[in-house]
Order: sequence, then C-alpha cells, then structure tokens
Amino acid sequence: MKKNKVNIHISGIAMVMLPAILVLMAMLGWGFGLFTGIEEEPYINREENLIVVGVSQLGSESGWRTANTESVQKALTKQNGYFLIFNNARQKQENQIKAIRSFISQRVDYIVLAPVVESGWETVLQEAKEAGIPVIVMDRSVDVSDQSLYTTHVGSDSVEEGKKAGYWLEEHLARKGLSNQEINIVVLKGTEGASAQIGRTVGFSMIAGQHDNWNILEQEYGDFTIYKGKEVMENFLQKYDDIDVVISQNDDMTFGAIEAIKESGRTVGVGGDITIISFDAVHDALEMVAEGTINVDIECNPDQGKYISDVIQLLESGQEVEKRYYVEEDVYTMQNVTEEVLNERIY
Ligand code: GYE
Repeated sequence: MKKNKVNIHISGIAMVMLPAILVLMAMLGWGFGLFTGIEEEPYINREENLIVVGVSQLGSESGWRTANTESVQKALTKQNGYFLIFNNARQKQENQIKAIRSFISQRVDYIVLAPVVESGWETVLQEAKEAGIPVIVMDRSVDVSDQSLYTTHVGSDSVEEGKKAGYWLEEHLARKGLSNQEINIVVLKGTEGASAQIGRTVGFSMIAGQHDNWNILEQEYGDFTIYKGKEVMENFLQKYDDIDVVISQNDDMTFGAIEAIKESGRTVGVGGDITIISFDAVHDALEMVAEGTINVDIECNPDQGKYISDVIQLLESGQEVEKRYYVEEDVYTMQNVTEEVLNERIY
C-alpha cells in the first residue's frame, strides 16, 4: 500500500516537471548542435523539384568567410530553384567529413565543399563519387591524386596572389630607391595545411627567392583570425626590432597585427616604420588602404555564389564544365581605392 502511494507521488512530480524537462532537453540538444557543428537533417520535399545542394563551409573565422557564406546563400535560394542545406564545420575537417556523409545519406543533388585543409579528402570524396553526387570544390583547393574525385573547383589562384605581393614589394622598393638595401620581412601565415595559406606562401617565396637582400626573419601561423594575428605579431615585435615589412595573409590578421604594432609605439603604412602587405581586400581593409594604414591589399574575391550556381546550371543541362574557374581579382593601393570602389564593395 505504502509503496504504491510513493510511486503515485513520484509520477505526480514527474508529470508536473515534464514540460520543464522537455524544454531543458531541447535546450541541451540545441547546445549540442551548436558546439559540435552537427545540425539536424532538414526535411527535403522532393515534389518541389528544387535542386538540392549540400554546402560544407569550413568555418566563420574572418570577414572574408562571412562574405563567402552570404554569397552562397544569396545565390542558392528557393526563388532560384535551389534547396540549400548549409553546414558550418567550425574549422574542423572531421565536421566537414560528417557533413558530407550526411549530404550523401540525404541524397543531395550536389555537394559544395570549401575545405579547411587541402589533404585528407580521398575517402569521403570517393564515397560521394560512388553515390553519383558531383562535388564542387569552392574557395580553397583539395589535394587528391585522382582528379575525378571532384567535378570542378571555383576559387582563387593563391600562388598568383602570393606572387602579386612579391611584385608589388619589388616595385615599391624600386620607387623608393631601396632595391639594394637589406629588407627584413615577417610573414603571418593563415591556417596550417590550408591551400590559401600554402599557395600565398609559395607564391611570395618564389619572388623573395630572387632577392638576396630580402631577409625573411620568420613565418608563423596566425589562423586567419584577428586574435591570432595580434598574438603572433606581438611575438615578432618582441624578437625583432628591425622589421621593415609585414606580409599578412588575410585582412583579419592584418587588423590584429596593426593593433600590435601601434601598441608597440611603431607606425605603419605609407610613410610609416613598417610596410603592410595584406590579402583579401574586404571593405574595412580597403578603407585602411585609402587612408594609408595598409600599403597594399591583394584582392581575394569571396563572391563565389554566382559561379557555383552557373556551374550547377551547366551540369543540369548536361554540358561540360572546366576543371577550374578563377574568380576575378585586383590589387589595391591608395591610388585605386576610390569612393566608387568603397561604395560598391559588398564584402
Ligand atoms: O583569405 C581568409 C579566409 O580561403 C581564401 O580564408 C580564403 C581565406 C581568406 O579566412 O580571410
């Protein structure tokens, strides 16, 4: 008898608590998704006849990345005939691999992959190939021995971007009559293993290697973030008091590096102690180019959504696509960052 009563009492409490428990569980579940990068699989209504595209974005580390994500989301809308499944991998390759596997199990029509690093994709791309799903690599590239593992690549030529930085420095030193002086350079590199980082490093080194008087004091990874850029620059400034040039492989690291340099009491940019060479050319950085804080910004165009959509349309109509599509890119200095350029800048 007594036992029964206790049971009834417990289940009574449970009944009262149930809504609260459910809310808590839902919140925990949401938190789990937030921290692991694993999101719930959406319901795809096949009758709507939309082209289903799974996009694995590598993260949200920079202003450039935010712009790239927006560009894709703007291009792959329902109005344009797409059903977009978007996953943010938060800088982890394992999250990207999970996302791709989930796209395969959802039988998407296309997979778009913006890979955080260039190696380690063979297995999962083979799985996509066996499932008959074309993979479009976006932005950074993949390093695979079998080129048939992806259909095409839309992005930038990062080696060329690195070379452009070198060419600009050659011209800059010549203009100043410093071509034969010793020049001390530090390099803030992006994410280890990322093709954008590797390409820019290789490209710049090719030009630097032609000048015996260019001393690369040190190169260090700054993960393409403001925070890391500042930290690495602070380290450089502590070690070397004769830095002439900073090559920073993206604008976010540049913002952090400039803060560190200013805090150390040195000046930057046109007429300053340290010459700043940056990559990306996002709006806020171009403003700094216009005011002379950054000497030159090698553009990397994140507006790749339209290219992705064009490639998908070609494939849909059974046409051949090229193996690589390079987006258009410029080099910006004080001379060509006009009001018009700043106003038109969408990223
Ligand atoms: O330069 C940087 C971003 O992969 C080209 O990644 C891209 C780079 C870009 O975080 O800002």
